[in-house]
Amino acid sequence: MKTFLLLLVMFSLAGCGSSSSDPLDTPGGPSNGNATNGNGAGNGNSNGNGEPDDGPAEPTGVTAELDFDHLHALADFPVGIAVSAGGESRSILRSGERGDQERAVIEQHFNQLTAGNIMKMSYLHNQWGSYTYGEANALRDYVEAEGMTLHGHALLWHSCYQVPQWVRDFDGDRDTFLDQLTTHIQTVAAEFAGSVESWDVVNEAFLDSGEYRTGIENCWNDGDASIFYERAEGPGYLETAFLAARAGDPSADLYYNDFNLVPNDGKLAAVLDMVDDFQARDIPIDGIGFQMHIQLGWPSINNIRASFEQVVERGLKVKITELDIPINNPFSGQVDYESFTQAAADAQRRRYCQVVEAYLEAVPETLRGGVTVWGLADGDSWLIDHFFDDGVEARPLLFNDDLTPKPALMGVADALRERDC
Ligand code: 9MR
Repeated sequence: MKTFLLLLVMFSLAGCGSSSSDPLDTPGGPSNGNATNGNGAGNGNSNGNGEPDDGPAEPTGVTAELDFDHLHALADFPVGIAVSAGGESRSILRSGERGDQERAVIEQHFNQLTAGNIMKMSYLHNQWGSYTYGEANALRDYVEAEGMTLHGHALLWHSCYQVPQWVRDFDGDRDTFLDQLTTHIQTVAAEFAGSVESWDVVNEAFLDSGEYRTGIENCWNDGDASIFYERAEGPGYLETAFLAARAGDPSADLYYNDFNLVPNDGKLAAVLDMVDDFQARDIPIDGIGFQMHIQLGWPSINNIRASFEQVVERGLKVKITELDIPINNPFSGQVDYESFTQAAADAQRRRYCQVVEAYLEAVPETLRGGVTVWGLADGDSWLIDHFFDDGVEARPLLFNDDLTPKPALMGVADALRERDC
């Protein structure tokens, strides 16, 4: 009953659904609730107090025999992974056997990291004037030591429990708020200039309908609310954010990032209208981040390719920023795969392959911002916290909980090597 109610709330909040006429599109798409912390995981087991059991994991799934050494070496663009860090219980920088194992896999296959949480607003600048960079600097140091790059996520996002206290407490006028927002973003961007290759400057400012997120009665029970729209008395905070990011960092690629941009015509159309307006007024923006929290059967590859192409037509980069593909659709309420069988693994492999293949087909080399998967091992996924319980299998990522590679990893590699999916 809990799962159904949660899905009902998420579904209604997110307005999930497809507006496409493409027969392959069935309603789907995520909504972002205020989940628990941490999008990393240990071996999927817990030591009884909710902390990951960092001991050796039992074999947990269908594995793939890799015929390559390094996934990132197969691509001409960043191949990334979202990670926990800082004080998160599953920080990839934690000591112990599991932390060592996770870093080994990350260093072998990926050349860009995104912090799932610790570079969001409240982690870097929660109380006005007090910037806390320690956790992010530790991740930056690791990235640089390993010769990787860092994608910053995110300079501005409405998700309630990660909105900083100074924004909640603000009670001044519009212009003062925009000045403070400029200071926040410019200061943070300048702090990481030279270390961060690209930023999600604004994350999720539009509803699936294409309207702006507005309303702040109480964001805790309204996942669609945006305190920024209210404090700025309109969408002007978006251009303020991009101008401030560029002022802070003259060279990082600046992205607008969102989910359900495929095939949701309303949302993508609104984002592209914003792009056209920014480009007409020389507001800096370099690319669009497609989060791609998708399903095995939604959205269609045709719509994925077409959506990428609309961004490419504007000369902007396309970056897949948060890719995950569960074997069961959390929004359909039906269970396609009772367990992680070879058939489920093969379907997931094919889907990962087709998505990357569409990316390569639609986006020219010069506009490829990269592909990032939202978590390392299946048990790390945010989806587990949000949408899957009662034993329904999600298995959305490239590695089993024991860090063995899944066929999905081979799917990405096959697409990168232009092999048939
Ligand atoms: O994976 C993140 C999870 O650990 C956080 O609790 C959650 C809420 O802030 O955010 C998750 O990541 C989100 C990302 O920041 C933006 N796109 C949607 C992702 C899933 O909610």
